[in-house]
Amino acid sequence: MNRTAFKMKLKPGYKEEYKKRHDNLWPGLKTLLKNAGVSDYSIFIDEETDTLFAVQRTAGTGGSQDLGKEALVKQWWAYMADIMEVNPDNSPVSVPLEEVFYLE
Ligand code: RM4
Repeated sequence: MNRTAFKMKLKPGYKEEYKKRHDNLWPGLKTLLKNAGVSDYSIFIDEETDTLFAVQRTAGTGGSQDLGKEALVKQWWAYMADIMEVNPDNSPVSVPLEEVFYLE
């Protein structure tokens, strides 16, 4: 199992909407992520900058941001595009982060 982290950007003022949508994550997407080896997946927000920090365990076959070929992931990204900074294909702008400390 690996750990991976990345940051994304929320449009200002959408923290509550972002949280609401994730509290109601589509069951099919949850299953897809788990089946893709993603687990222990958290997203935190820095409200000063509207930066979202995601951390997740992966089974070594890529993480959540590598699933853009999946139709359901494309649908989710399109659904989220109105409140996030996204690429032309609606994927969230995601910047990988380097781990500098870990305590087991
Ligand atoms: C995030 C972003 C990620 C997705 C999670 C569930 O806002 O869309 O790509 O894995 O939601």
